[in-house]
Amino acid sequence: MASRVDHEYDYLFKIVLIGDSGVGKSNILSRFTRNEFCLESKSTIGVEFATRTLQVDGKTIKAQIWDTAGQERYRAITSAYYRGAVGALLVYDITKSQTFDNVQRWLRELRDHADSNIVIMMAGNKSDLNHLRAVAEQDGQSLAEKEGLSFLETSALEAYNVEKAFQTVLTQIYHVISKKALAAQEANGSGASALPGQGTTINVDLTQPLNSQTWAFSVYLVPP
Ligand SMILES: Nc1nc2c(ncn2[C@@H]2O[C@H](COP(=O)(O)OP(=O)(O)OP(=O)(O)O)[C@@H](O)[C@H]2O)c(=O)[nH]1
Ligand SMILES: [Mg+2]
Repeated sequence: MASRVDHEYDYLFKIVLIGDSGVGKSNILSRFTRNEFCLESKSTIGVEFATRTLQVDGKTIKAQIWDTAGQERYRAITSAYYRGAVGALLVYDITKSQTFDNVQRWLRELRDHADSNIVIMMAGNKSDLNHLRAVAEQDGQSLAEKEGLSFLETSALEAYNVEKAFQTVLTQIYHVISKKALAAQEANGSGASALPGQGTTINVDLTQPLNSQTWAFSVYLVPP
């Protein structure tokens, strides 16, 4: 359990997509993982996930991104969806103010079900539809500041800021994990010789049971 799962990546991070139905979650996912976009995509039913491996701060990160329906009746069991997630992309549609109003609802759901350390990026999607805009970019920015979230406007259609949104989340997660690893190391009294970036692999534990509050950010240090 504590060893590297394979040699293809240094870290595996689970990220969840949340937000109202129709805001573009599935297209953000397909844009990021397959560089595809579909104008007539259907509502997601149940849970899907896709992965992409990329470099963050010189480390190979495998992002495992989960996607479910915004609509309540199609949603998968909530706790299972959030289990082990270290990042979230909370999406609204800049042309539909209702989807922005519901951001608070999604934040509550995150608070109830996800790890308290989860890194959250709010994305105002469909920025290509500026002529239909119903939510000012400044309103998104202000809410993000108030709630302590990162924020970007994105367009899955134009591939605008999608890459940046995930890169930002993954980098922030990596920094959280590195800090925790450092703290764990100091607590163990093992000194600074095996800090991240110096040959140590830290694995986020995705196998611990549900009932622990801290499990998603547990780290294991594998000496070089
Ligand atoms: N113009 C524009 N349309 C988009 C964009 N992203 C998604 N769409 C469209 O919005 C509609 C809904 O997109 P989805 O990705 O299926 O939305 P979703 O959030 O996954 O919806 P649920 O699965 O029902 O929760 C589709 O018609 C997409 O083509 C975008 O950036 N710009
Ligand atoms: Mg979907």
